[in-house]
Amino acid sequence: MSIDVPAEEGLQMTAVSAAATPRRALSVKAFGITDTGKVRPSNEDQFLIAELTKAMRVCQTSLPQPRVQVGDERAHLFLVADGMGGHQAGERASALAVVAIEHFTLNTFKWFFGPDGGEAQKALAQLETALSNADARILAEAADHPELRGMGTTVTMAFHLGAQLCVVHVGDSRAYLHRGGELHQLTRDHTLMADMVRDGTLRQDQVAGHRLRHVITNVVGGRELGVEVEAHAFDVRPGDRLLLCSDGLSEMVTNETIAATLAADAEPESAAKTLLALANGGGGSDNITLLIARFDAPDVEGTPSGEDAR
Ligand SMILES: [Mn+2]
Repeated sequence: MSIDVPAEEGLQMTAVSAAATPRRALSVKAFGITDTGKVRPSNEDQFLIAELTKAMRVCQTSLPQPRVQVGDERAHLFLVADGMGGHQAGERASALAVVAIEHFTLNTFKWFFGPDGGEAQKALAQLETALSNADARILAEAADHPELRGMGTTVTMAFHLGAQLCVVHVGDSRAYLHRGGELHQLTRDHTLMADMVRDGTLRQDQVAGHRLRHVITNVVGGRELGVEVEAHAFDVRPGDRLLLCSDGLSEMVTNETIAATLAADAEPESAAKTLLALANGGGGSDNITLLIARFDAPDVEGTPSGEDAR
């Protein structure tokens, strides 16, 4: 089941691009970091940055060839998960989600297609299935281990192929897009407070410091089977930066400061380290996890440049 969220103005979400979009692969440079913070005894967050390729393992040949050959097409998977549940259960839940999604990606996900609008919708549907599988996996594990009962995790995940970005999201981690000097929050928080602000029963200025602000209304895992996945697809452009983060960043650092930091520093690694330091400097009251991916135009030969180049 998916939640349809209205497109943010200027971002041209979903439905996008049709067949007219040229098939042009943007190069990707990404960096992720996770930290326990200043208060929590352990880190229950996880993250993943992965590149998907088509690989051919040569068993025998008459030609002088490398034993493993890799196709030109590269896709990327970016993921942040923030686990919850006492006694290491949160750490277990977020790890189970990552492993379930990796398993789905390797064995079920048909990611290698032409990146037109219809294909993006197919990718989103598959990514929603990946989160449903993770949900079922966590509940199955909790059924076998009563001490883990109720454990769950947020998952905010982005899939990049060509010039397209697909985002699926559950919980109160966040995805942001930095484009043309502006920061757009791509996801909404699945929390009681955010729901109340949306339906007008609470003002935004009443949320900060509220004792219920961490109550999550939608989680991968949790006490009941089933998850509602928020899904978005849109075109990604050269110069865009994607930020995924757990609430340990967004609770400690304002959107304005995040925007200013990204505007001042185009390098994913140094900008990520700066944001982590700001979150810890602001109190570090929760685990802090973030990853930044920068999308650049391919170089003149038409092949992706930077870290991806062979
Ligand atoms: Mn958290």
